[in-house]
Amino acid sequence: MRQQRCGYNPTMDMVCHQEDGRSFFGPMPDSTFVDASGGWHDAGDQLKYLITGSYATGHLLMAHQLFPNRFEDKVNALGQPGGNGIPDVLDEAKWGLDWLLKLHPAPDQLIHQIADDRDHRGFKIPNQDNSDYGWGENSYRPAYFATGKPQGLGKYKSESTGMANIAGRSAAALALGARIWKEIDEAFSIQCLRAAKSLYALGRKYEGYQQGNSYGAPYRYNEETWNDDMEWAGAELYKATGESSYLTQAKDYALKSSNADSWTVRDSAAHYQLYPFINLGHFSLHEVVDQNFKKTLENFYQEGIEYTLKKAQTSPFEVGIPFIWCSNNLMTSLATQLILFEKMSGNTQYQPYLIAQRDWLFGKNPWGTSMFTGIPRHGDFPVYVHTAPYVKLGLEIPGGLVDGPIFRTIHSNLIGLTLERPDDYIGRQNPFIVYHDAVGDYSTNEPTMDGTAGSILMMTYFSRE
Ligand SMILES: [Ca+2]
Ligand SMILES: [Ca+2]
Ligand SMILES: [Ca+2]
Repeated sequence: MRQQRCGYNPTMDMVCHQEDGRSFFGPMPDSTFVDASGGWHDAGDQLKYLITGSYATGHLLMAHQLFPNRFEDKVNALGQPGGNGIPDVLDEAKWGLDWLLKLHPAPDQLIHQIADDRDHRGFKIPNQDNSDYGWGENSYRPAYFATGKPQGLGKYKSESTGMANIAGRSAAALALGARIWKEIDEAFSIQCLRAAKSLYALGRKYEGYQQGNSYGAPYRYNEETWNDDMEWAGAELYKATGESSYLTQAKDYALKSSNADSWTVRDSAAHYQLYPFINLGHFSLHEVVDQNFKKTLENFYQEGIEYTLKKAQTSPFEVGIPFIWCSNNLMTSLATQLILFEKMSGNTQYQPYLIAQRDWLFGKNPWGTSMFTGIPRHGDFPVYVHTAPYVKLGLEIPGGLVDGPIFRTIHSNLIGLTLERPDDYIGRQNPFIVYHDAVGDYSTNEPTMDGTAGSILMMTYFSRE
């Protein structure tokens, strides 16, 4: 996560993208400067999305909430070596919270994306970004304001219908942050809570989803779910304020989200259509509802688990996910759902299934490789990863989760995919799903920021105090 930081990057000791950005679709004239610096680069490219940034921030905070004593303090707020008395997971989460606050500069304003696919001009060192959005290379980038309507500055438009997904998820992260920082920095806590409330109101006003924007290609984050995010926001705001209207509304969103928002009960989905890949709202709400409603929420998780388990029973590796793009993100999310179901219900019957999902990620798979860079230290893990810090600077990407194996039916239709090195896994590939440890395979070997963040709760569960 530190390696993906934008603004100041502690891994590269480098300042980048200080001119983020200039407004589009906002209430002010287009091209007005707004301060949207900070946040994280999304993956091998250097775009920044609230879609993934809000989830990453919320997931980090949830991991700390559940396992507060399992995190080290080795870096300061900027991510530089040397402790600062704050667990590093919270330093990283605050990097996210600070950015969320910037993206919501007024009650009716929400910036949801910085830059677009004009970014895709080969690998580049972050402070030498040669993409040009009309102000010259390595200069201003567009900052897109959410409008709840389809957007795009080029040929392609998103299919947005509202903004409750990103507003809700950001509100959830900020409300959770407000509770945690109450003990650390009360002024910051108050700031977070105020923003969470106004974001939640924005979500109520613009129910529906805001998707990612593309410019020159039709590829984007196609999120279509928002009841899950408003449920999470309502639950967290109830915990932060005690106001019962939040609880009532969260329960309403929970029933609408149910498993309608979950990939776990389906055999396929469009790219990020059902995002986040776990509904953390069900878990968050569980803590504050009566026994009957608790059972309902547990049943949602269990129904999804059972659906994947049926598929797993036909797999020699006992894995039950559909191998769409970013299958590893689905896998860590399923592991997280299994962990949270156990915490909610006390039911330990899925322990072996959880272990099988975990082991797939660490090497019990057809290729015999871990999916996390650098882990385990002396094992086979992704080395030739599709990301600039590795390609341009030779840096390791410690702990980065790559996209992972993908259906051959999808892989064989992808454009511009060539392997620059021999396949390590000849003889271990199979007709159904494919994985390559090669920079050229952007579909299986690109570390993603949100996938890495989404692994942290699982990692923490299996760690020791
Ligand atoms: Ca620290
Ligand atoms: Ca959603
Ligand atoms: Ca390898």
